[in-house]
Amino acid sequence: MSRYNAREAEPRWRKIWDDAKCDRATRDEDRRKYYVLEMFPYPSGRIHIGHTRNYAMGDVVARYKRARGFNVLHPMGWDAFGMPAENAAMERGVHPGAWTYDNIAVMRDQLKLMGLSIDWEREFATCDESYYAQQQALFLDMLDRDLVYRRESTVNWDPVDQTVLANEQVIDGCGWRSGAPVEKRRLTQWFFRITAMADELLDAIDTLESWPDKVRLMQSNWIGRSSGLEFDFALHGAADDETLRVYTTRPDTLFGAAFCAVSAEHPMAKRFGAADPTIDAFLTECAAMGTSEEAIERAEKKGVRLPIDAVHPFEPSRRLPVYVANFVLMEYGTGAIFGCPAHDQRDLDFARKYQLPVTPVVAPDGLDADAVTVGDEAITGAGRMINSSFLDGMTVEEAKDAVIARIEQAGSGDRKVNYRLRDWGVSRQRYWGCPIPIIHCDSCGPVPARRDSLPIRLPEDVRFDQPGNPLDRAEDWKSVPCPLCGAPARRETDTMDTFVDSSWYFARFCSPKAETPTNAKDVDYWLPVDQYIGGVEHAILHLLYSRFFARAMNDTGHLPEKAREPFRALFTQGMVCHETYQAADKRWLSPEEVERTTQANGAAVAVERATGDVVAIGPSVKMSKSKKNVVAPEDIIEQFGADTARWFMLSDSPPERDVEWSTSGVEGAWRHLQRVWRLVLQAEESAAASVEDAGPSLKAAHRAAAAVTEDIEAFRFNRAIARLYELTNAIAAAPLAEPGRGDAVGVLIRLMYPFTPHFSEEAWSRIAGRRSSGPQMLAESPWFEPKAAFLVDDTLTLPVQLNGKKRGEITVSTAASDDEIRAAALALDSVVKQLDGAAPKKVIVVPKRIVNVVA
Ligand code: ANZ
Ligand code: ZN
Repeated sequence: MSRYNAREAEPRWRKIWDDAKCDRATRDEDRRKYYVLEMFPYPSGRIHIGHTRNYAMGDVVARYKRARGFNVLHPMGWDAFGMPAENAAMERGVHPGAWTYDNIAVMRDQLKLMGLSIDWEREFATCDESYYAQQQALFLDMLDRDLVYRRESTVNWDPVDQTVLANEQVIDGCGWRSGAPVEKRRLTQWFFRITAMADELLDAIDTLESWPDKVRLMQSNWIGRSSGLEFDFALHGAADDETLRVYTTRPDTLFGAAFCAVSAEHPMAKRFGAADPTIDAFLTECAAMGTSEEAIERAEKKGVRLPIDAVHPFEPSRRLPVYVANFVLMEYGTGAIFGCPAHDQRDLDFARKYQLPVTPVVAPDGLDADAVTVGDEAITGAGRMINSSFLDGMTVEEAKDAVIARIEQAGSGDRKVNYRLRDWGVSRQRYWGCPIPIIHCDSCGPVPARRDSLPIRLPEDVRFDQPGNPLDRAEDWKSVPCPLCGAPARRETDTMDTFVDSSWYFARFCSPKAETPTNAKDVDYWLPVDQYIGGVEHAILHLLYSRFFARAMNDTGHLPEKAREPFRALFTQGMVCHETYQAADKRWLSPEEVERTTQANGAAVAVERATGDVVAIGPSVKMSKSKKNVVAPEDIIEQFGADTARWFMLSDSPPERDVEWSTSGVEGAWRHLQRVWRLVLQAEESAAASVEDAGPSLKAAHRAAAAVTEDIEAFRFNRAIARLYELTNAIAAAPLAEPGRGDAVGVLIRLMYPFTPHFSEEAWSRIAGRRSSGPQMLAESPWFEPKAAFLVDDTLTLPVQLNGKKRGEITVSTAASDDEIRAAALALDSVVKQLDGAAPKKVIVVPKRIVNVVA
């Protein structure tokens, strides 16, 4: 019997689909739409097989939904701006654009080999002029709506690379590339006013019912709404009317206050720093510390005393020392706090260092006031107030309200809601990004570029052989007349954060060639995205920025109201993992550089092919270029075919969990396809069956169809596949002449189609080919609907009692006679044992209910 030849069949079917334009999405108001989208890739070079898992998942959904009659949009593009291209330019002297488009060409071909049913006509890269031109238009519209603004902010500055670093690029206080100690700098930057939507972004999380709970929680923690009190401390030793405004979420702890502290960037710190070298030195030290919250959390809590005291608002005779402290952020609240050591860990660490009093003011429930002591750990839980004058005996919540009421009455403060969320700084001092469409004029200030001057193209003629932003040095490009007064002016040389590019690409896919950012009819039809699939590493920023952008685009008239929440359902997929191999000299080796064997005692041994040396086998971790534990899709496809890879990647574990890539697993998947192929060849011989004479395998196929459909709907691809294995076994075990066996094979391959599309088409063309209606592609066929008549269970499970005690169960055919049921009951092991050779007095069969044996 001939084998299924994937190498020959796969390209042939891709061509057929392509010629028939099966994957093309066209707006059609008369049809229900379904928009499935996987997070688009960064064109880093080549993809490895691990990258393809989420596309395989998206493709299962796309093919399934198409079969269900939906008008499916399943597009693909490239998140193409960003640092790696610029690094390549610096290292290899290639232009970032050339590098990027070369990578895209390679990766597109790789992806196409996977047989993904993508509408490639909609493909774009975010570095395409036609895309970033529209992004510049959006920027200007958002500027008009005051959703964009400019202000000074503190950034991590790498003095060697002469560039701003993101917090993640600062490692132990040093630049990730240069290794130079990072400095803090004040730079004027562009910001998106995401905080203006903080409330809506937070409240709407409740509507995201088809998002993973963990992602919803991460979103809400990131926004971090907290409610508290902002109020003024009178000061002693300062100018008469000067006060210190602080923000607290724990006004209840005011009687436990031991000190006040301001941020190193607080105006008060700066003023005293200018007059006192010790203070100034401390401010410089703080400036060298990373700006990230983690860096601040990790650092030892330190401060320097200012020559003023704060006056306790309820006990004016009490004075609190005021410090500059390294753990107070300028960007949060008011940049100043009061510290209550007993109930806040940072304050406690600080108080212990500077020998400040630690007075507990909250007694955890069940503890008496004198029993409350504070060691190295602050008490952060609920309880009743102690040592707190008029608050004593109240709960924490009551005390909060009481303090807020008093302060508000005194007119020295207000109840205040605060957010952890900061406005989104989008200025990047880089070449390979979307130019910010602004022109700086000495007399007019920053002026928006004129709409008819868009796009502001990146200049081609730039050099990357010096540190810093090449746009700063592009004198010809920079010099333009001011759009307002015509005087010589300069272009903004910052480009946008690449997160901007990925914040609206899903909308652009609806009309990728429009001369405006979106086309109203298209976005109205296609949006929101029905199913979004991607890595959990994007659970916070990318999704939050996209949610913000969707709202901003609605406010600026580019998206309909119903698309303010852009992704109706979200699925976060697990990774593909592989063992790692490392030579004695620490070189990582790829799987194909290694010969791996299992010894008689079960231990695995790996040897470097080139040298014959034994190499260390490391744990299985996410495939990544840096550890070289990657497998090229071409190799797998060449050997086994794309369908085998798709089937394997979705079979072994639930889609939200990691899957371990193994050669034996892939081979197992390949053997399965060959096995089904043999059934297909047999099916060509067998005749169709009617409901009446259908054998068990056809009934099993109908039942499997119902279950597989449910599994696909619920993203349980591994379970769907497990059922398809079972069905394969059931059919293979059935006699060749069983009525309906061939039809059962037909059902099997149709159910396999979303997972193994080329294989299923090839098999279907064989089976359907012998039917009078003629062959029809699965890509154009409706989903297989199981028939109710086949679904009725034709077996029955009955409990068996012996002398009134349950001894077991028997499963019999619904058509079984009483005599057959009696015989089955008496054949039960436990019944045989109990009777011990004696004949039963009586065996009563209550039809469809129970069997009673009387001994
Ligand atoms: C007094 C107090 C007593 C506080 C206590 C906490 C516990 P969340 O909940 O994260 O919003 N804080 C205020 N502004 C700050 C700043 N700019 N930098 C660093 N810390 C700041 O945090 C709010 C709490 O963090 C505030 O409540 C304040 O300390 C501190 F037992 O006030 B609290
Ligand atoms: Zn001007």
